[in-house]
Amino acid sequence: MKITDVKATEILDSRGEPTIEVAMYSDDMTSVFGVPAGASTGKKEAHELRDGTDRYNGKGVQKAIEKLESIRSKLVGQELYEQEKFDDLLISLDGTEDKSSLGANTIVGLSLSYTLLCANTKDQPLWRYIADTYSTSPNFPRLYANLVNGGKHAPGLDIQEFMIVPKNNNMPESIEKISEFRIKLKDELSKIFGSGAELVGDEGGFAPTGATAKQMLDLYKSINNSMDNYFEFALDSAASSFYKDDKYVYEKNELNAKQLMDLYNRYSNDYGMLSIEDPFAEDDIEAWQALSDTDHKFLVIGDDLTVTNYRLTAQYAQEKLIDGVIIKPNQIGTMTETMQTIKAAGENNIKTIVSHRSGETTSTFISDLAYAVGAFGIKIGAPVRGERVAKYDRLLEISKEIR
Ligand code: 2PG
Ligand code: MG
Repeated sequence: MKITDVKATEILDSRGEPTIEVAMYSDDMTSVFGVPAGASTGKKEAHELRDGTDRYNGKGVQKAIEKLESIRSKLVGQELYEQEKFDDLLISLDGTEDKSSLGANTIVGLSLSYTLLCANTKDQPLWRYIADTYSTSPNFPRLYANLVNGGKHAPGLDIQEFMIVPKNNNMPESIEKISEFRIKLKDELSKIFGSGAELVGDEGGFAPTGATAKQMLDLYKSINNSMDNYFEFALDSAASSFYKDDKYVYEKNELNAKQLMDLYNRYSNDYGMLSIEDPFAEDDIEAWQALSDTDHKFLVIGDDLTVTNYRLTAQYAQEKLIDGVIIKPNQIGTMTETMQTIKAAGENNIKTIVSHRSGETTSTFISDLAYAVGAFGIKIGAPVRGERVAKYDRLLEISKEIR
């Protein structure tokens, strides 16, 4: 079975910004994948190609589409079911270290639509095809539901994501409880902060202005108490976004790394944190090291630090800087490399959390991926807004498919 055609379209993502949608064809099957985009990106992420012209404030992706057209003849005729060979071809056609020639957005669109086409032509659900191909053990991830947004995703709070994580991985039940928690939170936020507090940020979480992290966590704790403590809590600090001149500008105070670490330990003691992602800036390795050398009760997760790169993941896991790693295919660019990072995490005994981006499409690839590899967690925002709901709904579908 071979690729018979490839087409790319400039579509809009959930922020209303342009992105690439790739459609790939075999004789009688099609696959479509819409590429997501981050706002708080790690410096070492593979390069996202944007036009830089007047259209869409420079964010157009026509150049990336032209690049895809220019290699189209080399892609048509390629055999299916040979992911590594296909990804190697993309990498060699690009020819750069950071995928800046074709663009990581072009490459990830091609690589993942190829995976999807392989699954579709075998008439298999995507998760089954991935699990068979990579000999992984499917299992449902725990849901990291981001119900309060800050950082680069919303005005207001400095911490980017305040997440609730059901203690079990039962999909229908945990999605129901997350939704109930969200409604209670909405009511409380409106009471405390007035109308407007229920407006949401990029990932569908509430975005109250003038609120503190402590206020949010106190609210989380009291709602959780009323729900028999069904949840644990997790944060994504995305701390690079409030790191300035070697200091963390946090809730209007300038903190050094030690003070920020003390704050995390306080949050952990007072509220019981399951995990904290990017607690320090990606450049502030000393701070990660100091945290690793100190007793802490939460899992430390790398994202901007590790950028789904298998070498960085293995290195920081071996140096004991991280207990888990975020997996985002578009940070690295290909399915093969994404799977290598997941493998590197497993070999080094750290956890994987598959993740959406703040700018999303309605593609549900990551739901299948997280289930296929038996990831520890999945981050897909709040269970509102179509692009996030699609991913929750796909997990519900999978839980039906396997019955
Ligand atoms: C993150 C992500 C997704 P972005 O930091 O983990 O939540 O944000 O896509 O903006 O990088
Ligand atoms: Mg992050």
